[in-house]
Amino acid sequence: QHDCQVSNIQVMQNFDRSRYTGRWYAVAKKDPVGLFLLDNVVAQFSVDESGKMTATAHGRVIILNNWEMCANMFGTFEDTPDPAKFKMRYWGAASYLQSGNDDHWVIDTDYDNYAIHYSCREVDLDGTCLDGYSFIFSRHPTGLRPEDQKIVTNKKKEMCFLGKYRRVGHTGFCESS
Ligand code: FEN
Repeated sequence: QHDCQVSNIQVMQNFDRSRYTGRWYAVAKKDPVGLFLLDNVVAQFSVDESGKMTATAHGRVIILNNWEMCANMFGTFEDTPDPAKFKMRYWGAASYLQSGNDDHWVIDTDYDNYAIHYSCREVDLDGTCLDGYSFIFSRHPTGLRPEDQKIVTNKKKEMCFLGKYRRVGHTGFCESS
């Protein structure tokens, strides 16, 4: 079941992007190599009139000279044959923020409480993920319900990211912007 092959990771069946819209609080994250968001990560997903998915996200970053900033990020999603797998082009509102193009997979969600996101940036020669990131999202800023924690732990194992997550704190740092 979990042989850590990126191509064998199961994603959400019959993903419904309209039910996924709205605010999601990151409660845990597995970081990629390089620059990323530190904490206070909140994402907002939308679907436009043509059915295209877009999202915004914010999070705290510390730039040079130890300046604390709120990074406002934007993402547009390109569909793929699998409704739960997207290509996400992302960029920041400020020029010092890195932009890119990442896979964006929805591994599992109940739409009302939790969502599990996965992105592998670099697949190793053996088919495992060499550099990737993942967010555990909750509809509630307080965290996951106990009944959802079991599901999330199992999915972390399937993604071969168990033990690689950090809790994402919410102090309200980015709430004014
Ligand atoms: C996601 C879902 C909702 C939309 C988007 C998401 C992804 C966001 C990403 C953010 C990357 C941030 C970076 C920050 C940065 C999945 C939540 C868009 C992928 C790259 C610094 C830090 C320090 C510095 C300069 C820049 O560039 N941070 O000096």
